[in-house]
Amino acid sequence: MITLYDLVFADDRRPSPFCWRTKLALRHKGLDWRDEPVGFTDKEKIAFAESKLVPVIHDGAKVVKDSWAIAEHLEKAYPDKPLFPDDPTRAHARFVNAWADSAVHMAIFPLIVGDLVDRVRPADKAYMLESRGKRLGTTDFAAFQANAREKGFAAFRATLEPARRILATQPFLSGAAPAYADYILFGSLMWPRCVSPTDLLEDGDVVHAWRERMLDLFDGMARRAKGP
Ligand SMILES: N[C@@H](CCC(=O)N[C@@H](CS)C(=O)NCC(=O)O)C(=O)O
Repeated sequence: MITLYDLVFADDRRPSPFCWRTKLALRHKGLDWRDEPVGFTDKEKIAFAESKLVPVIHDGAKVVKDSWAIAEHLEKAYPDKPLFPDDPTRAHARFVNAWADSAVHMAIFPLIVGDLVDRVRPADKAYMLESRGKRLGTTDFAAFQANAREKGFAAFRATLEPARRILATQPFLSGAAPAYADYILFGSLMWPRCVSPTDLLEDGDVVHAWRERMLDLFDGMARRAKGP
């Protein structure tokens, strides 16, 4: 029988998002477990797992900490009813697509809108002023951009944290080799690269190193793209 160490609050409340992931995964697999509530000051209960965080599970002789590691363990040990079904690569790429289109683009746009407008074809300027002006509520794009940049790039860089965590452990978002998920985020980063003299990424960032690898792909196709 699996034992699950789950964070407990007052009156047996169980708010931990990570423990909930594990509970749903266990149910998904049709597995039963013994519940072991752990309060913030009961950490000795999970010392055997060398963890200060929950969830932790004890599954026979196996001890697993971290909700993601637990999901992977359950998938391997109990392959019926997969937690990662049907074309997982496409599902992953769809998620990256939605994330890039919303969070990443929303963070980039204010930082480059002035540069974009400055570099649009003269014939397209009026269209850009009208459409982007409506979106932003102003046509003083230079001031809008300067104001956004005054606040710094921290918010934009924070949106890249999911990619940063993945790229700290593998060379590409898609694994050992680049694929569509990489092309999605890379495309987002080519947007500022082609119009803005300032690089939005810092040198030491793993996302920066990944972008360098992406720029080398296909005989440096993107590296040769016209810059600002
Ligand atoms: N990466 C871990 C995060 C686990 C985590 O942060 N758990 C919180 C509960 S939501 C915890 O154990 N906090 C204990 C503490 O802050 O002392 C996972 O996915 O399992």
